[in-house]
Amino acid sequence: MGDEVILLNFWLSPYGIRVRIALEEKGIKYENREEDLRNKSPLLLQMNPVHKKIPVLIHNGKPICESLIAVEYIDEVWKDQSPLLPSNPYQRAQARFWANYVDTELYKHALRFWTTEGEEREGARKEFLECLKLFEEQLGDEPYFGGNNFGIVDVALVPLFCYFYTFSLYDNFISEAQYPKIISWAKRCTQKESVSKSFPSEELVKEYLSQKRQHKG
Ligand SMILES: N[C@@H](CCC(=O)N[C@@H](CS)C(=O)NCC(=O)O)C(=O)O
Repeated sequence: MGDEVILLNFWLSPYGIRVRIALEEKGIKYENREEDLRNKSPLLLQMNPVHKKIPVLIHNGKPICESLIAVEYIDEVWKDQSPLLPSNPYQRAQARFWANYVDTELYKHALRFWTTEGEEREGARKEFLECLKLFEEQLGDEPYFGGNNFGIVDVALVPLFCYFYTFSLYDNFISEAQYPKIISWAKRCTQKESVSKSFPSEELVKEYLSQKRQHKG
């Protein structure tokens, strides 16, 4: 019998996009189940009773919560194709460090940018861009953060570029002149089918944001 793989998700979630990319990279068939985050399903509450958040990967009935943990799990279970973590222990530790840094720093500033206004929002933008400089250095002249291979740091980071660069939602948020390496990395990543397939539709995102603005206004 084949594996049953279900993803409890919300289409706009950058965390959900990570899990989708990892599943696509491995060529795993899965069922994406959309959650209404204002009215969470009993299944979500049962599968993630601690945080009650998406994404939750359900593999043969067992839940795996937290997007980066799910990405590592996918890599370990389907280890024969497209490795997402390096086999060398030191490089693996480094990859985990940077993936964790994306979560603790970059996502924090991104979230603040999305949820605040005025000065605070401007501060979040600056801190985000400041942090991104470290990633520009870290990337160096490699095609991916995983060197020649697309890996967990790429998976962790690229969903943010869907909003801050690819869909140009916030007027040249990341300038090509200041971040040439990161921008060419983002272009390289989005040319991958696993990535472009996992991004939500640009039209839907723009519609969602314009409705949000109208509600505020
Ligand atoms: N650290 C978590 C973050 C997941 C997360 O924040 N999910 C949001 C959607 S983007 C959510 O489910 N929010 C619902 C809530 O907070 O009630 C991960 O990496 O999976």
